[in-house]
Amino acid sequence: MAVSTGFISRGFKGRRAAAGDASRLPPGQYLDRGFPVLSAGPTPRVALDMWDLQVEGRVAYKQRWTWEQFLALPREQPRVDIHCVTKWSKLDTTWEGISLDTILERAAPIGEYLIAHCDGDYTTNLSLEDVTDGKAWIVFGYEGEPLAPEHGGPARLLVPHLYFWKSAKWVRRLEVVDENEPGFWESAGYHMRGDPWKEERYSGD
Ligand SMILES: Nc1nc2c(c(=O)[nH]1)N[C@H]1C(S)=C(S)[C@@H](COP(=O)(O)O)O[C@H]1N2
Ligand SMILES: [Mo]
Repeated sequence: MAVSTGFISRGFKGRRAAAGDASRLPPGQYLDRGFPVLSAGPTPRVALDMWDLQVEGRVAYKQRWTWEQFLALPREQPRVDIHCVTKWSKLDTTWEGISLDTILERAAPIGEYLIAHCDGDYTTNLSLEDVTDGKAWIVFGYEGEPLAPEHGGPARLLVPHLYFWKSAKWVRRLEVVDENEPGFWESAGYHMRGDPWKEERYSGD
């Protein structure tokens, strides 16, 4: 899981980041240098030989990959900023995984939305528009290491242009649907889309 960061001295990188930080923070957010864990329940554990990822529902071709098959898909190494609705943001996080473009093009979706289903029963809804054209991944690596279980390992969604609750941890199944249906947090009053630049925190924002 090589994540190339290039050679930049600490001091230079620090100053450059500081200069650009303000414009990269959506309204109401602050910078967190740690990586908080936010889970609605206990961390589920699944053996890798039992893991699979399925794409189903309103698709032309249902898909199922085992862990080994999934790792054999073409990989990308996105470097992105992430923003949690509880107001922490983290800049320049590096990940490794498979683009949703790669995953969805094999399924040929007919519906316009998807529901991500996870081990532990968490769900979240996304429009296909928000997860295609290089905007979303299913990642299994973080900062050059396998993704830690508390952060969603073995694999989680990464949809960095939306609030981080959309980045479902322990994702196992993508269900394509015709109508946009609220997931776990959306049913509890959070916004159906969750664009941090528009501060779409709660329904009605
Ligand atoms: N399966 C699952 N995914 C989840 C959550 C969860 O409770 N369960 N919490 C969401 C929320 S609210 C946030 S902010 C991020 C937190 O990710 P982290 O724990 O890696 O920081 O995961 C999101 N994905
Ligand atoms: Mo969150």
